[in-house]
Amino acid sequence: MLTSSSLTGAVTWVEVGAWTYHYSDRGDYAWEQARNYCQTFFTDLVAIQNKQEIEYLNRSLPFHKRYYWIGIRKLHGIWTWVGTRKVLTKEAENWAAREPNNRRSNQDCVEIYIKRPQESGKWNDEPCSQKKKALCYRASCQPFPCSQRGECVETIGSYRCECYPGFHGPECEDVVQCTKLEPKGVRMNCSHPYGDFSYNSTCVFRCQEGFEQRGVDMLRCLPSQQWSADTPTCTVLSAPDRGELNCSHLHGDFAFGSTCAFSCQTGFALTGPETRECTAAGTWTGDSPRCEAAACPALSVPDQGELNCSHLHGDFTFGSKCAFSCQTGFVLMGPETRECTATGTWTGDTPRCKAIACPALSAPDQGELNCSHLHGDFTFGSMCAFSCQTGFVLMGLESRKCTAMGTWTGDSPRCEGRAAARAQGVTGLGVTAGFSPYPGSSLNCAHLPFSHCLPGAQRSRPRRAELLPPPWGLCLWLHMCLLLPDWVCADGAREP
Ligand SMILES: [Ca+2]
Repeated sequence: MLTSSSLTGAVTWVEVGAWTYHYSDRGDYAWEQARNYCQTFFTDLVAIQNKQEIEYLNRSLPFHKRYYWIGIRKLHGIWTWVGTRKVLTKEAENWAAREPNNRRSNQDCVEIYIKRPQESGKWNDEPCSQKKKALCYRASCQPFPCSQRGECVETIGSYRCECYPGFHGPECEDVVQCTKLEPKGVRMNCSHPYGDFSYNSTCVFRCQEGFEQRGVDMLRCLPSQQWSADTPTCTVLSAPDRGELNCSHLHGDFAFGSTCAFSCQTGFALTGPETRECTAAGTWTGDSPRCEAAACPALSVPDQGELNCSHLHGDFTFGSKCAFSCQTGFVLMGPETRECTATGTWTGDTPRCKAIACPALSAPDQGELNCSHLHGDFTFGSMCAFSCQTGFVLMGLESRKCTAMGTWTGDSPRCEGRAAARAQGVTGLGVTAGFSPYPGSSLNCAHLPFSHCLPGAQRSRPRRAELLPPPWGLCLWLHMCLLLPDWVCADGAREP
């Protein structure tokens, strides 16, 4: 359907159902003027929402060589939908190839190519002062749309209501219903903003004097068609959790003069009044008492250990159980578990973690032992270092460590004499010879005087070489002068 508007005589419009597109038929306007025009006679410059609409516009509108302004422009350097002031998202962009190019740096407004040979339906940035046709739309959403119980969303040629929670129907005219409440023995007072027992209806409850309410004071009808809680009930006095009620009645059950005493199970203590009495006014004295689990002192984690508790009625109260364990290298001394009793005390004593012991070590012969102990003498983490007296060499490990298994690393070292120490050098060779020309004479080579070594060198033990066998008595003693370390005594020295 195409007609001329009687309002200006200069408007052509295309109508599809409720949302209509309009464009200025005669005049071409700068962008601001075009917007002004649209806002005066319609709603605004078009805010294109999807490809379907672009196709529709390209199909429906006539070709115009200067094309049409649409409702996007640069605000503070950002492309923005002017109607909603929302930023143009990447997904919604529909630019022609190599656009927006902002030629001459003044292209701040957007045109749509309608029926262009190429890039038809695409957008281009243009200087806002250019004159083009205004492409307007008239919104379908009424001033007070969707019964004011939802968002009105424009669609091509129509609109749709997105109802708020609690409402439904095309115009959100229907309200969610909850079940009708008919509680017994409890007074109810309801308010129904949208209809009887409907969305957001609230009901408050109160018990008669002398009765006690169990449950919440107020219910609300939720969008899920459910009430926010169960209907409360009114009861005569009842025993507290983990407690008992013992009543005596003078004039009738739970009537004037009735007295009720409260007590708690073993391990629980009463907080609140011990007794309540039904007064002449038909109310009970005092508040509801409660039974609370007996509390034990809080336990702490042992040094080098862990504590793992489970609580039945509350942290460190009657029924709480705590298990103890120790880190590697430590052994638990005391009970593995403790339990909070009905009297508010713990079973057993406080356990502790003791470092695992290794056998005591002793110093090697001719040596010394030097130990450091982390957790106690010769226990897990102890470290012992070994050393030898002067003149002795440590054979084996220099140190041993007590492991988490209660054993020492390595074997015991020994200190050995340095007799086998090697000479550092030879400074001379001594030769002593003895000769007896007569067979059978008794030449005692042992009594021969030996030559001496220079200071600083030590003489090796002489060795005899018998050049001629007895009875000839020719003997030769050989010794060396050796440079030995200070700590080697001459007696211990041997030939290298
Ligand atoms: Ca451009």
